[in-house]
Amino acid sequence: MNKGSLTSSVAMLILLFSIACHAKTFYVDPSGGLITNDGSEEHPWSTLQEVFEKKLISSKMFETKPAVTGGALTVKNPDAPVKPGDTLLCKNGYHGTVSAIEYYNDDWITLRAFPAHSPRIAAIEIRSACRFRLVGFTISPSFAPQFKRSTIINFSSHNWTGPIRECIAEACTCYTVPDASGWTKEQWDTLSCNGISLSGPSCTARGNVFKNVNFGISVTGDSCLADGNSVTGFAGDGMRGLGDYDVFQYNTIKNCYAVNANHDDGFQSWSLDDSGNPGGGVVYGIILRGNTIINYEDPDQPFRGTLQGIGCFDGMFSGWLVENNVVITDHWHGITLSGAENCVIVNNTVVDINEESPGPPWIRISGHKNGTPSSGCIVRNNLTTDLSCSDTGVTADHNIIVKTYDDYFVNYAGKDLHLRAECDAIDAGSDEFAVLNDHDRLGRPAGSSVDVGAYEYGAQGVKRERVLPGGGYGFSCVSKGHLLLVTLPSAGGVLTLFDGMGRVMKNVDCGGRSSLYVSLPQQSASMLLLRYKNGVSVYYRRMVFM
Ligand SMILES: [Ca+2]
Ligand SMILES: [Ca+2]
Ligand SMILES: [Ca+2]
Repeated sequence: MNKGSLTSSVAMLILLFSIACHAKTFYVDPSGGLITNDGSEEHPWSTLQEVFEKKLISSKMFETKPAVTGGALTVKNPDAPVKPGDTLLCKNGYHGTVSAIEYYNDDWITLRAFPAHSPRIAAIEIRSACRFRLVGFTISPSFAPQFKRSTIINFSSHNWTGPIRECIAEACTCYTVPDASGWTKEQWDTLSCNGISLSGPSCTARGNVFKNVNFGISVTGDSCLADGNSVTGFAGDGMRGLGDYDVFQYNTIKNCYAVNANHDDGFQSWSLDDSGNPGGGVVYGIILRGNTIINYEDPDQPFRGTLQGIGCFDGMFSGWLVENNVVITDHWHGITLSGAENCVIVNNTVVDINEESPGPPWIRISGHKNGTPSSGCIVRNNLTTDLSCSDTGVTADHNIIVKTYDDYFVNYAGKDLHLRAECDAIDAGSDEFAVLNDHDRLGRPAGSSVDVGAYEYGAQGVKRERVLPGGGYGFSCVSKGHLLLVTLPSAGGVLTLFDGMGRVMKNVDCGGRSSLYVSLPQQSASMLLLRYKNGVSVYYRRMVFM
C-alpha cells in the first residue's frame, strides 16, 4: 500500500467514524406525538406514514428519469432531520400505510419497534430505494379504516424511479386478518394478501411471521435471503424464488388452501426467457436449506388441498443445492426439478402426510419438458417414500426408500421425523457432498458417518453455516469460454481442478483473492470437479460442459 492510499484510508476511517458518531435516534408515537414536534423522545412525531409524507427523511434519488443503472443521484430533502445512518423508534399504536418512494440511502436507515412495543402498519411499500431496515412491526391491511388488498411488505422497483436493492424486513408479524378460520373459499381467493415481495438484489426477509396470506414470500431479485420465516395458511404458494443465487433456509411453510386455479407449492420456481416465456431460461444457484414444508396440520382444515413440496417444473435449474429439507405432503411431487444441471439434492426427508392418494411423494430429477436432459446432478443421502430420477445425468446413491414409517421415525403421526434409535438410516449416508449441519443446525456427522435424511441421530453442538454472498454449493463458478470465473467463500486457499476420472488437472494458489479467473487446460474435460480448501473447510463443486 503506498503512502497516498494509506492517507486516504485513514481519512476514510475518520469519516466513517464521524458518521457513526452522528447517527441519531428519533421517536414516533401515535398516542401523543405531533408531526410538528422535533422527533425527540420528549417530543415525538405522530406516525410513520406522516414522517414520510412530511418529507422528514433526507436521502438521494435519480437526477434524471427514467432511472438508468449508474445514473447520477441528487440529494432529496436536504434539510430533513433524519439522515442515512439514523433510526426511527416507533411506539405502540397505528402508524398508517407507509409508502417510501425514491430513497437511495448512503447508509442504513432503521425503522424499528420501540423495545417491547408492537407498532401497527396497514402495509408498507419501499420502492426505488436501498438500505432500509424494518424491524418488529405488526403489519396487516385489516388495521386500515378501509381494507385494501395489497402486498403487505413490498420491496419494489419501478421503471421510471428506479430499482430496489438491499432492504431488510426482520421480526415482523404480517397477516391479512388475524383469524381466517371463518373465511369462505371466495374470501380466501379474493381477500388474502401477499406476504412479502423482494424484487431487487440483496434483499432479506428474516424471522418474520406470515399468516393467512395468498403468496407468502416472493423473490424475483438476485442474491436475496429468506431465513427463518414462517408462512402459515396460504392460498397461493408458500415461497417463490425466480432470481439467481437466492437462499431460502430454515423457513416453515404450512397449511395450504385450495381456493383457486393456482397449484399450491411449498416452494416454486421456473425460468423465463428474454420475452418472459416460462421454461426458456436458467435459474442459477438457488439454495434451499433446512426448510420445513407441511401440507396441513389439521385433517379437517377447510379447503385443504394437495401441496407440491418443492415444485420446479420449467427449468433449466443450474447449480442448485437442496439440503436438509423436511417435506410432509399429500402429493407425488415431494421435491421435483424438471431440467437440472449440476444440482445437488442431499440429506432431505420426504414423506406422505397420510395413507391415501395422491402420493407417496418422490424426489425427482427429470429432463426439461422441451426434451433437454438433466446433467451432472447428485441425489444422495435422502430418506424418501419414492425416488424418480432420470437414468442419465443423475447420480443417485445412498438414498433410502421408506416403506414403514415406524421403522425410521421417532413419531411419524406427530410429524417428528427425527431418527429412531438403531434405525437403518443411521450412519448409512455418504460423506461426499454431505452437509456440515442437519435440519436442526446441529453438526454432522455424529457416529461413524453421516446419516440418511434431514436429521442426524445423536447430533450435538451448533454449527451455523454462513450464507455465502453469491450462493452456490460452497463456491460458485461460471464458465466464460476457456475461462472459469470462480467466486470463493473466503480469500486465499487453494483451488484444485480434477477431470472426470479424478485426476488433478491444475492447482491454483488463490492468494488473497476471493474471486478469480482460472484458465481451463487445453484438452478440457467434459466434466470438472473443483475442490477449494482454505485451511478450515473443504468445498466441492462439479461442472459439466456440454
Ligand atoms: Ca404454484
Ligand atoms: Ca397421500
Ligand atoms: Ca451418523
